[in-house]
Amino acid sequence: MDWGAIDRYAKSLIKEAGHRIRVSFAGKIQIETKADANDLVTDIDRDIEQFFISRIRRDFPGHRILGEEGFGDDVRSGEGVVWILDPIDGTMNFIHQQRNFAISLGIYADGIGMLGYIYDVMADDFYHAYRGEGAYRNDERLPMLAPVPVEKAIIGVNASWVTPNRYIEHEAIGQLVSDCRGTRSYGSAAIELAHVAAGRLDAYLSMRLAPWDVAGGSVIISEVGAVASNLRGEELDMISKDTFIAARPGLHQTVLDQYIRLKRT
Ligand code: 2AM
Ligand code: CA
Ligand code: CA
Ligand code: CA
Repeated sequence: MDWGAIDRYAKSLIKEAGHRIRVSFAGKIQIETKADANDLVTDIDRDIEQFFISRIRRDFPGHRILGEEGFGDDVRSGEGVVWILDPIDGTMNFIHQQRNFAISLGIYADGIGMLGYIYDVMADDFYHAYRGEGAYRNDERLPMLAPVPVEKAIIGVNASWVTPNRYIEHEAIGQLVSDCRGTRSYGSAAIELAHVAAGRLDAYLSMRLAPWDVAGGSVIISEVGAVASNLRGEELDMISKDTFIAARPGLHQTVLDQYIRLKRT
């Protein structure tokens, strides 16, 4: 497999998709809801996913595609080459803010993340990684991450997890929020993972993420020594939805051991 060629192809495809998204703001965007009133999708999410799929199917007919909007393949195993795509991660930001959303793509071979991309479209920040070759922002290499203690950590966590919820003991997360230096929430899992890779966030956690939210980011963060898993500390399978944490080395285990109390659901 010529991963160098796939890498160049993926980068140019993502840049072209980013251009299409920026152009879309000139027209009227159609907004619909999915599972609930706050679960939003637009015609642009769908158009961009279909754009990727038509190109990938034309140029890499043996590869499979797992995309959030469902136009790809019914992927139930990691066999072969799988492109795991979120055409717009942070759709609520896309609609409300016209910024703080990203294209997220991970390319996996037999379940192993080979290439990862996060394109923060409006900031024009392009993050990429090639397994074993380091992670980059706008082609500048990101340094390896050193451990930091909780007291000096900025944690990416959504405020809803600090209120009573069915996934996790909110008092324990509340303790993390008061013990750490500060918290942030950006509304795009991909952008939060880019921040973890760049050392701007020390940890990011979420109670429900899908493979397309984290497939690209997981490849990128592992190249700078950060650790990702579900909140039970188990490896992610990139097939099913799961809880999620990514953090600097050391901090990952500390947060899991001292602050995470999962409910049985
Ligand atoms: P999206 O914008 O692509 O839907 C918001 O905090 C983050 O969580 C975004 O990355 C968002 O991705 C994701 N997200 C929102 N609802 C979700 C759901 N029901 N399952 C998994 N991820 C979700
Ligand atoms: Ca969505
Ligand atoms: Ca997403
Ligand atoms: Ca999405």
